[in-house]
Amino acid sequence: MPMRDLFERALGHQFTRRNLLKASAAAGAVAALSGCTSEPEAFRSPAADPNVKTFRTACPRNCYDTCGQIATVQDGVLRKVDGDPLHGYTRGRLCVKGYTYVNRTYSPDRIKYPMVQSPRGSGNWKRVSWDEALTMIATKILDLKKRYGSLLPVCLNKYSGNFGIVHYGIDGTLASMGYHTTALGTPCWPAGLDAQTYDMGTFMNHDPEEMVNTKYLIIWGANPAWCAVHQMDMIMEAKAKGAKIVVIDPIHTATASKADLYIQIKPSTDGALALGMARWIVENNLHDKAFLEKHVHGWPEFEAYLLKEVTLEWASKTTGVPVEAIVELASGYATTKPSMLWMGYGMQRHINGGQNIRAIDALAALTGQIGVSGGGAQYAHLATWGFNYHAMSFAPPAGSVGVKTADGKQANRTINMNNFAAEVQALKDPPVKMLWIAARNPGSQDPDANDIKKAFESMEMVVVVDHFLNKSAEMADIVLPCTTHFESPDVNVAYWHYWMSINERAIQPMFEAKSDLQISWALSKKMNELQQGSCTYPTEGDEEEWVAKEFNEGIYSLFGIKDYNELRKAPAKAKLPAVSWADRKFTTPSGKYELYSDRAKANGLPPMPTYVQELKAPAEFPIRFMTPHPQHGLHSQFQNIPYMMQTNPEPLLEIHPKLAEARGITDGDMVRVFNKLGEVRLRARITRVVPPDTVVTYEAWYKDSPFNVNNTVAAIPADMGKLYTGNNGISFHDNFVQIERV
Ligand SMILES: Nc1nc2c(c(=O)[nH]1)N[C@H]1C(S)=C(S)[C@@H](COP(=O)(O)OP(=O)(O)OC[C@H]3O[C@@H](n4cnc5c(=O)[nH]c(N)nc54)[C@H](O)[C@@H]3O)O[C@H]1N2
Ligand SMILES: Nc1nc2c(c(=O)[nH]1)N[C@H]1C(S)=C(S)[C@@H](COP(=O)(O)OP(=O)(O)OC[C@H]3O[C@@H](n4cnc5c(=O)[nH]c(N)nc54)[C@H](O)[C@@H]3O)O[C@H]1N2
Ligand code: SF4
Ligand SMILES: [Mo]
Repeated sequence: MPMRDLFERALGHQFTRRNLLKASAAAGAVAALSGCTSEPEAFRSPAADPNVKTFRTACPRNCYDTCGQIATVQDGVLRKVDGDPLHGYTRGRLCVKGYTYVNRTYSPDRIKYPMVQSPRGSGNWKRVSWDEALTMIATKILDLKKRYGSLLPVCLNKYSGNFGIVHYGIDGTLASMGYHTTALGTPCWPAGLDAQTYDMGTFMNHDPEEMVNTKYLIIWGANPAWCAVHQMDMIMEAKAKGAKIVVIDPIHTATASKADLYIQIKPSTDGALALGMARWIVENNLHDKAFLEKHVHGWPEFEAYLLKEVTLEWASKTTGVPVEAIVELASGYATTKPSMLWMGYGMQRHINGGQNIRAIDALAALTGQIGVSGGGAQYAHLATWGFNYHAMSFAPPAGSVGVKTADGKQANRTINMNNFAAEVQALKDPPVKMLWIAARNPGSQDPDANDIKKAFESMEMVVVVDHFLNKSAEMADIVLPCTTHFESPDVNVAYWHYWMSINERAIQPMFEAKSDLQISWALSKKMNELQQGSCTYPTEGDEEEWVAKEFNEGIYSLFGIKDYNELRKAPAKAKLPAVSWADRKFTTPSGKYELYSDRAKANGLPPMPTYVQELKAPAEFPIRFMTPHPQHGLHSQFQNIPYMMQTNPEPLLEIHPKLAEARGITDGDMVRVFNKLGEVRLRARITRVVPPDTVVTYEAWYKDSPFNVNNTVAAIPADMGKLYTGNNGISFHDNFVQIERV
């Protein structure tokens, strides 16, 4: 089987532990114990000063760009972090957050040593030794196991604080103790992943560096000016070469300000706009009949739907976009070739998000713009993630008790990461009594923040492993300090570009910080000290060796390297075709692009990309409250550090002048935003970048502030996601509130 197919199939389920295990098995992964550990710290002296060293590091945040970095260290102190000029996507530059790394690494607010808070939530933290902290934790785990007869009362919640490959250690440690409970799914992108899977068999974007070749680009519900900054370079290059840039977003974003055409759409109605465009394209005979005939399944049914149910007037009324604008957009897209669609993840965080992505994909099929340079329907890929996942791939000890699967085997108990608070509290027999939170901040990032608080309160023990005392740590009993990526080795790839970067250790761990992997070993050691054989995970190791163990022949040949140490000289790019689906061999059941999907139908979804109505505001809470991703933070990271707090000291609520006037709110007033779940108080910024019926703030964790963007957000599922990630996505933006001046 061609390697690309293998990886696509194997790695569709990124970030779900169960599926990563599957992936490594499918990749036929044999641990590449190359023995080539060479010097742990590559030395490349750029200048005459022998005390200055540079290291290749990689920004491990959950970010499209996954930048290659050069860390400059003088006398053991991190002095400077730049973009790696040899990384073909990063091209020597970072984002505003990336340039704060020295400041962040040496922030006085970092957790310096293990601490215990008593009582929980009091802020009364006491320093303890690693040995004391691990003894408390291991004792609790053994106690729960004894009381309940299994490890199911212990729950792991881990996500995207760090996407480095060896950060999957704690999964392995807990597995090595027995079947436990674990949060499954992802809030990022699951509805869109499923949508593209129904349409094409899987998701696979073009090489994003290819975007420079388009002549007409629709950026549909993405904000790369903030969230994928390097892509902006390529967008501007395409524009300089004559391409027309369109942005479709309810908010006039920084990206929109660079566009030739901006379309302000009513949130969650994108499917209606795409269908209106499709109707116009068909009526004007601009569809690609040869492509439809040869490569598409279900065209007659879809055409019948378009002609019977869809009108431009309906599309205009539903979306709030004038008919003339729909026509301009449809004709621009269908007559300028090649034309490219890029769908962001923000857009699919709605109850009809997956269905809307399917309707937009359909435009590419309709116009034959799939498998074309400068064309396509870009969303995401996972084709470069074929690692061994060695750190996490440990089986439970024989005889471990878990939950029974359909085929009678034992397994971990999973709960939906996107409805964590409710599901973790609902579990009985046995209940969850202990949380292990790592690279995750449910205290600020999960919906229904008040319910998250209750969930934490219902535990006998909460352990948080982090760099900072964030909102989750505030509710924990024990915090453990972990290293930053400058302090521990790792390897990183992206879900957007095709590059892989080594992450060399640049400085020694700060204070008493340990890497997640070292914590995993130390916990295993303590478990065995207290009860021999209670954890089969290694109790010590060499971090560099564990990085080497993640590689296999498949990864090496995909990236054209023989040894991972070669990455110390330069990042490597995967040898994937620049244009996805060039062979038009779709991996759907019919082998064609499926406008009609029996699989979607079997999963209780509409078989075709027909319109599914958006969630309407209830009379009591008539204002939509959108909370997309911030410029100065990456979720709850970066914004909290003093440097960023100076740049951007407080969150603001963007309100349209009409709505502000109706509520007697003027610029700078404090506003209470509330619904049945809770409230947030924010300073008003009156601006026309938002529509009159929608208010906007950006998710982030501000130091010493009660601001929590998720106080009013309900855990409403998106329509898709289960197929690939185990659970549906979440409708963060289907959030309705009332506002008043305080
Ligand atoms: N600076 C920064 N960069 C980041 C992140 C961050 O927090 N900060 N987060 C990273 C992560 S984890 C992710 S998942 C990605 C997310 O990357 P994006 O998808 O680009 O980010 P979002 O800000 O969630 O959403 C993008 C846009 O979608 C719009 N949107 C919301 N609903 C609709 C709709 O119904 N229709 C349309 N047309 N548009 C809509 C929002 O107004 C927003 O402008 O970014 C990554 N990069
Ligand atoms: N209202 C609203 N809520 C949202 C969203 C939205 O658009 N609106 N977006 C959602 C999306 S798309 C996402 S991806 C999630 C993100 O949710 P999370 O994955 O929780 O995101 P982060 O805040 O990036 O990271 C969590 C923590 O990881 C820590 N961390 C960083 N590196 C390491 C490490 O090496 N080890 C350990 N142990 N910890 C580390 C950070 O300090 C941080 O406290 O938020 C979701 N929440
Ligand atoms: S946050 Fe994203 S753009 Fe910024 S340095 Fe990290 S990977 Fe690069
Ligand atoms: Mo995300």
